[in-house]
Amino acid sequence: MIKTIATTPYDDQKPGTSGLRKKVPVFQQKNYAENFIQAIFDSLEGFAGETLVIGGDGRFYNREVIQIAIKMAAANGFGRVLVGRGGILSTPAASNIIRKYKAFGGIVLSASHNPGGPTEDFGIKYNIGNGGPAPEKITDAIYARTKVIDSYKIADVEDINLDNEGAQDVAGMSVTVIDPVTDYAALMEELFDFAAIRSLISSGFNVVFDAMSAVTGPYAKEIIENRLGAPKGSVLNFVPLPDFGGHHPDPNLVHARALYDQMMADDAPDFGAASDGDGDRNLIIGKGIFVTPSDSLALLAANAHLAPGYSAGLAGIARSMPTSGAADRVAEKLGIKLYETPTGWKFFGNLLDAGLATICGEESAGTGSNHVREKDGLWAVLLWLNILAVRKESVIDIVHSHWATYGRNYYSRHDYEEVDSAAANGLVTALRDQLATLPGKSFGALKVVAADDFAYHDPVDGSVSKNQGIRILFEGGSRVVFRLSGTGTSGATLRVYIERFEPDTSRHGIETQAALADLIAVADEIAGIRSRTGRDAPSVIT
Ligand code: G16
Repeated sequence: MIKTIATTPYDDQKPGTSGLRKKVPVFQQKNYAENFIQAIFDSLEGFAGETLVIGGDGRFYNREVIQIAIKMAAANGFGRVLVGRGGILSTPAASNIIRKYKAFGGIVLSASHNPGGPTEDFGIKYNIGNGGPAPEKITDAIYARTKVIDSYKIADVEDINLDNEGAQDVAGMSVTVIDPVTDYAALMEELFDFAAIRSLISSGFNVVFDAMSAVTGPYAKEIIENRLGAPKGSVLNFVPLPDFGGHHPDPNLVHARALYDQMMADDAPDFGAASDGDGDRNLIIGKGIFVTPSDSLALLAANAHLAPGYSAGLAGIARSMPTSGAADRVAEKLGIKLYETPTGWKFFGNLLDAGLATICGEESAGTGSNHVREKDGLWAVLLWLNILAVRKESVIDIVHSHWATYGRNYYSRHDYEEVDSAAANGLVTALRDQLATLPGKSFGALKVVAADDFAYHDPVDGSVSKNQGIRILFEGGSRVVFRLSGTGTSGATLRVYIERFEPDTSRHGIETQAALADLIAVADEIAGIRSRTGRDAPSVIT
């Protein structure tokens, strides 16, 4: 019943910022998914008889790869698989299941916020027993294995019934189909004051949540409407669709534009939010104000003690390097440590496991805490609602008073998508070549005080990750950061992160791009973005 199938390696299976992401037709090549899954198993030790969690965001090709992964888990000696009904598990829910049921690890099928469909994106990611993305030493081992793989093991059995809860036998391994929502909703009830949020909502506070036809729909329906009492219809686009309804399930101001417009109207609801393809990102918009992910991290950290799960305070805060410094000043005021990591949630795992950080966040719309080992979109929404229920102030008032206390970090990210890879790499190399000569140089009123290529020294395991983004720091705390995305699936995506710290409250009302205009111009002057990429303007500004 167990077959060993001969295969040949593919040379493009290097995991990026978050697992292996490629177009569906790439994954549909003969043995492509099988090779990668076998490479994962071949890079692990000691899983015989152990539990593996499998689930995905429901995108096109999800069910097919779940069938393959289950049959391969059986053939490779796992003792049990837990899989979400219909093959559905949001990324944070998968992390919770791994932790709660003490699984050996998990396979999460998702390309996150990237579009889905027959010619769109798909992805496979391995999470370790702490519930978090595999660290680099494991992803490096997986990649090395993909380059030499010559066979994989699979159980030659009928497809598994993914739609009925309960246990089945697959070649001697037990497969249990579980409800994807129950355990996650229970965890949220432990962390947050549902009674206080219910009473806020019943007092007429209007919430709208856009699930973007992606995985968070069933979770948000159950929690926001059924348990917290928001009227039916508060959760939009709640049925997960394989192609996300033809949309890009990325909760930003471009792809969640309709929500943004609704929140800026005179008769806007009090609170608007959205999550992405696999449920780990979040978008927070108050009536008349978009809260940047970097500000949201700072605000959540400053107010987390208002929620029962965090009433004892925070051990520390962690943010990715390109995320704004807004959280740094909160950490300073709270007298706790701030950790600056490379982009990628996997870098937070050690800090969370060691109890050094409680809350983590990234400019890329991710925030989360030590409750799981992934960022968690709905968690961020519920923490916001808990804070609003306790403070009884509007989102805009809370944000403005935060800026008045801590100063405002004007912040924007400019993305140049599908740029020619050679041109993008040339731009980065040329920047690296300038690093030594930039400090001391002035560009108009902006004087460079430091410039480097960010390297991270993990304080827990001592590992070093180099070349994590080029930082140019100016006098007064302004900054421009350049890096290439590790999640795109065609060409290169250049990300330029621009930030200015403004302590003066009277200058907190400037439109963001205007407040950053001189830095944006200097970024182009130093990096030659226009001339090297041939682009006049970014593809996406967030
Ligand atoms: C992933 C990672 C995040 C990272 C983001 C963007 O998010 O988990 O840590 O910030 O990609 O990465 P990049 O700038 O390299 O594209 P997600 O939501 O795509 O899983």
